[in-house]
Amino acid sequence: QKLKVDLGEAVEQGGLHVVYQPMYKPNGTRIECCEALVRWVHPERGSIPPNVFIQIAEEMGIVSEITRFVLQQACADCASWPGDIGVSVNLSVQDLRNENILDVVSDALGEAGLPASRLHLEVTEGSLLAEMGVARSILTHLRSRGVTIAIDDFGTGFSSLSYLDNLPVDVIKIDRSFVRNISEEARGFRLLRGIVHLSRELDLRIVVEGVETEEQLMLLNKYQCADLIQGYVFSVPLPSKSLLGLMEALA
Ligand code: G
Ligand code: G
Ligand code: MN
Ligand code: NA
Repeated sequence: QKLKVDLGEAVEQGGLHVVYQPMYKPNGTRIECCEALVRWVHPERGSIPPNVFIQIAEEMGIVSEITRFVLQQACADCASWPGDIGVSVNLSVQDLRNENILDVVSDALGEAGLPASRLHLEVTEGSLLAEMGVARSILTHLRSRGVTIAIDDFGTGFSSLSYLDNLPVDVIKIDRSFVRNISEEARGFRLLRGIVHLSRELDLRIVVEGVETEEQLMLLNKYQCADLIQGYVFSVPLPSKSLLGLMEALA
């Protein structure tokens, strides 16, 4: 309960910050986009994981304020990056319930002077299932304005695959659980290759998340499983300023 009070204060008083994890071309020669990840360092308890405090914020009904902050920060930071590197922001299930999000996105883009084509939004399978009707309308609007829509944690939401044909989606981010134990023969990797095949048939771009080792990267590349790779093998999430040098070299 104290954590709730503290979170409310942090949200109001600038106690959150945002770090970014790059998504690379599979050969590592280019950064295309960076995922914005919110952070909260509690004054006494130290770093609180976002899945913990996002859930608390959802219970408190203040997650939209966190989304607004992350969108503003992410658009402003992205506008300072070289080339046309994009930024990808996570939406929570509650953001897909309310058409206010359309104005929040427009305002963040407008204030930063960032073209919509550089903004990506990530929604989980679970939140789409929970909010199918409104979510579809919201995502359709955003996409018609030029924002890219990605399905996050793909393959973990127990969803019917038919929804892929029905939703305005451009990118799927294959969940890191498919990568953890990959080897050529593993069923999990065969499943991943199947998802990749299906996604290509539907003209979806594929991001593979949670790639940690060179071995995983080599195997994914051998079967051309990814359009973009995100994971510790290339970079951990970092502050925008720390990424600038790397971006200048790879943009
Ligand atoms: O960065 P990390 O791996 O600790 O993130 C854990 C979870 O928190 C991930 O599922 C991620 O999607 C979620 N998360 C991180 N930043 C945000 C954010 O700004 N908004 C929402 N809704 N979720 C976030
Ligand atoms: O669920 P979502 O994809 O939004 O969460 C991204 C989270 O995954 C980030 O919090 C990030 O810290 C974490 N992450 C990123 N790369 C790796 C990785 O290579 N291995 C593991 N275990 N976690 C990762
Ligand atoms: Mn994400
Ligand atoms: Na994910």
